[in-house]
Amino acid sequence: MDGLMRAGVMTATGGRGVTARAYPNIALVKYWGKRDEKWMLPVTGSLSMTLDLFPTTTRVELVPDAATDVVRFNGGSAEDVTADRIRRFLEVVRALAGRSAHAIVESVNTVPTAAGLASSAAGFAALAVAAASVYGLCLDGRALSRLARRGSGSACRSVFGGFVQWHAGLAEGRMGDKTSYAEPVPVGALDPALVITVVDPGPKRVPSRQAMRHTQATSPLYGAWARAGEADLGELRRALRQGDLDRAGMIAERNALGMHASMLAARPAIRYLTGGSLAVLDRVARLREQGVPAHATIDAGPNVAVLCPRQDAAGVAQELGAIGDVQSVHIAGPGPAATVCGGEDR
Ligand code: 2P0
Repeated sequence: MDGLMRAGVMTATGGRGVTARAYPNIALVKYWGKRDEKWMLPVTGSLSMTLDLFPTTTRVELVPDAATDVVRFNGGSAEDVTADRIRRFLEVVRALAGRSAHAIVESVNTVPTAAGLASSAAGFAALAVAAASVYGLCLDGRALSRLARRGSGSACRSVFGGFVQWHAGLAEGRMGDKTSYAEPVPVGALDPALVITVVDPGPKRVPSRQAMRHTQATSPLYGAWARAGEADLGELRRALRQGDLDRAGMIAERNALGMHASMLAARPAIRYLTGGSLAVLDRVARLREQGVPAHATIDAGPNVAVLCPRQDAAGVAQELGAIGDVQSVHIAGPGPAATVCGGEDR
């Protein structure tokens, strides 16, 4: 297929319409805070697993005579803030491509939007792949991840499948842009699952961009969490390379709880955790006491993702699904890279 892109091998078509698909990712060592907002450069590196659930499929079609970009989301018009973010991202793509044509963007998202399940990661990864192709940019995986980062930081990790590290990079501005990219992480013999427990599928109370800015600016615990995160990253890489999922989970849980602790110490506090989140954390601790190597991680929302061996996932899902506050449970494995999935018509 002309225009096929998988893990960074892409032949740009320059055609009028391209559809791409990307999957969300959940970070085991989190990204929380930017050192350069203009270039979307993080304070710390992060490491995630791309999921095999909840893909976003996005079609970008050039409309050379249009006066502006049109953005449709799940069959309706996108909200103004979403449409503005997508238009700003398309401006970045147009500047790189030296093109001026506007586009119609149609995105279909299967993740509960804004529920702390990384919908913007899959969304901007799919948009970056489709837009790069349709505007005729020929980018390898690293360059695609840098492009996706400009839309939403965590999106750079969804460009790749499996376990993925986003390097914080060096300095700021253009130097930072060149050195802040994602790449797959080598792992040993692992058969992991993330059991995702949804305790609240509604939109989050504070958007993560605003929440991380506030945490960084006001929390006395933020610097300590960021410093610990650098050590967590090295230890997590080692645990994954050694195929030590139990240790990987332990590092993920402490990193996530530290991130939430730094938010709770912000002034005023940001609290995403609910009683339901804590009930899931309690049950995960009990599972561990019973010998199940399960550990929790929580993004910018109340939902809890539990890392465990795939062979334990059904049992963990059953236990967690029995908690009163848990509305649904989903078992995810490592998912694929973002890819063009058709429609390269000219
Ligand atoms: C992560 N999160 O590493 C962390 C953990 C949420 C908690 O990345 O401002 O939507 O678009 O770069 O990527 C959510 O933040 O923020 C996020 P922007 P993004 O997955």
